Amino acid sequence: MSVTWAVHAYAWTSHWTDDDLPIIDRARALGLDAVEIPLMDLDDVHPAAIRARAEAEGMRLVTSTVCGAATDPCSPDPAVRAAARDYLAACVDVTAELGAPVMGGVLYAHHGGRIDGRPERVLLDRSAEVLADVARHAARRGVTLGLEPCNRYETYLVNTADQALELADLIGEPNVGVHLDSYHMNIEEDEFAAPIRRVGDRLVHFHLSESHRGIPGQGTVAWGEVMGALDAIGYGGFVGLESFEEIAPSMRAATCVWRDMAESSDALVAGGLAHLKGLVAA
Ligand SMILES: [Mn+2]
Repeated sequence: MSVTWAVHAYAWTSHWTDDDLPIIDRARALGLDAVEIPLMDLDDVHPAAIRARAEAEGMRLVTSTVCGAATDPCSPDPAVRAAARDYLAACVDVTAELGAPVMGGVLYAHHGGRIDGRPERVLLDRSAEVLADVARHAARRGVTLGLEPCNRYETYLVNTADQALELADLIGEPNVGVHLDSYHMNIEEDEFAAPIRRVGDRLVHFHLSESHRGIPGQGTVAWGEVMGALDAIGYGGFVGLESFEEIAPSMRAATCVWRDMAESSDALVAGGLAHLKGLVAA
């Protein structure tokens, strides 16, 4: 199994700025091959500086983002949908400038948004229409998009791998795939292996996150099934540890991680990586 081991910068920062460039060195020292850069506040993400640091360290890059209320592709307001299109296209541009091949995350709806009742079909249709435009832009920039199904407490639109495949089919562009996350899968899927197999060669990113967002191997995610299924589909893309240990209080509300899950982010990342690499080797 030949995957690229990444870590999300959220292990160490809540808001990426140039001050966070040493995260790239730190990730390399911990045995990782890549860093996932969060594209939340684009004004503070300077792709040339990040790319130069990554290249100097021999590290690869992948990006992710989420849509907010003002950039919700499902919004009934055409102006908000246009803002979503512009925001996601700008994120694609930064991804391309970073030399990163994949941008994942909650690209399809307002992360944390709530609605009354079940989501109507029109929400999915609106999202697909916005994302088709973004995908065509991304194709011109050499970027693949990954739709990340997210648990029911964080989104109402795409909770499962099958729903992500449905949305990807609706978008209908070849550079749109699925970005799975074991933390969300643990809440929403019946099991781990079958959804990974159903996504198959449309998997473009995978977040290695434990059931409680703590150290992988210490929760209830069936890591043997996860890594076995990734191997079975011949997955050769990014696998990224995602945790939120050393984050600002403002981010705790977004992730609902209210207690310490490890001694430090270094301990969480090193411990998780050792466990998962051990499984792959075995
Ligand atoms: Mn994730």
